[in-house]
Amino acid sequence: MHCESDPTNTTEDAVVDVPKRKEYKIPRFNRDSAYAYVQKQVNFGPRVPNMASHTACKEWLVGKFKEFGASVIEQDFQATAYTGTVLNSTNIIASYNLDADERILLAAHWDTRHIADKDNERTEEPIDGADDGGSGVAALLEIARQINLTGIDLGVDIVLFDAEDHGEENGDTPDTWCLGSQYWSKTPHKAGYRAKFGVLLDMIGSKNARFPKEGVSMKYAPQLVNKIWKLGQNMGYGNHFVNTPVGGITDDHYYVNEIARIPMIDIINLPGGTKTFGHYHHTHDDNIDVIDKRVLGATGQVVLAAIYRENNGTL
Ligand code: AHN
Ligand code: ZN
Repeated sequence: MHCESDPTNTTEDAVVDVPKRKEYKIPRFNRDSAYAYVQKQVNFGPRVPNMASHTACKEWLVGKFKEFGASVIEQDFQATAYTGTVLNSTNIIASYNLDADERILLAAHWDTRHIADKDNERTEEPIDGADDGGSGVAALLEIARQINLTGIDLGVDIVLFDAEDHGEENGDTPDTWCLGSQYWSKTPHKAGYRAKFGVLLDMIGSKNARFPKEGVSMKYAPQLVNKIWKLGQNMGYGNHFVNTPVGGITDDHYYVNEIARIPMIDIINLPGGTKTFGHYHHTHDDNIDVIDKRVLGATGQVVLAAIYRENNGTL
């Protein structure tokens, strides 16, 4: 009998050929570039759905991701706000390596709050949202720019959710927030979409930002939280990536976990613990002056390192 042709001799076939990803050097996150992306967003004016400034910013964001070599999908949807207003909204999805089976998800919300309900004046006017909206988007734009310059083998999907910040502050109505992530989680941009994990960036660039270990993140992806926080601490940013556990926040990651069933963590500035946002939160103080480009740079560098470590098999 010829062993080579014996179909029962599967010794060689049994050695599963795991496709090994190429290793990449971790790129340098450029904080000046990211800071300029915050400023640019603020300069458009309010990114509040139904406003011309919202549409103009959307077109700029889509153009930047295309410039950075991503495949971009604009997922349009309409959502009814707690006020009854129909919000013409768009989730923006920018993808690298569409064919890769192993994928990670990165997200932020690109809309800004329509009112300054925590301010003492001009409470009916929309805020700049430099940190609340602007900083997370800016970091993801810089990450996209670096991915395009360096290359990566892992599949990466950057989702900018719309209509996150049009919720009702008082009353027990958490589902009035995060309308874009609720829509996407029920109707992903691709049927059957899966990712190994997700990371949400929400208010990551202000002076003295503190990112405690947030409850929803710890419920669904505690090991990922612990790895990324340890990485941040090892990189010298233990002042931001603190080990304090705090209660859960209804943020975009909540719906991605609960509905899409993709484990997603939230890097969010909660300096005073659960639901204790920064002093500038939902006020006119959330303008470019609250951004500290060293903090924006630190957070962006930690996330970029986590992405490339995941690619290299070292996260
Ligand atoms: C709640 O206040 C329930 N969720 C809002 C989370 C948020 C608002 N992140 C930024 N702005
Ligand atoms: Zn907000």
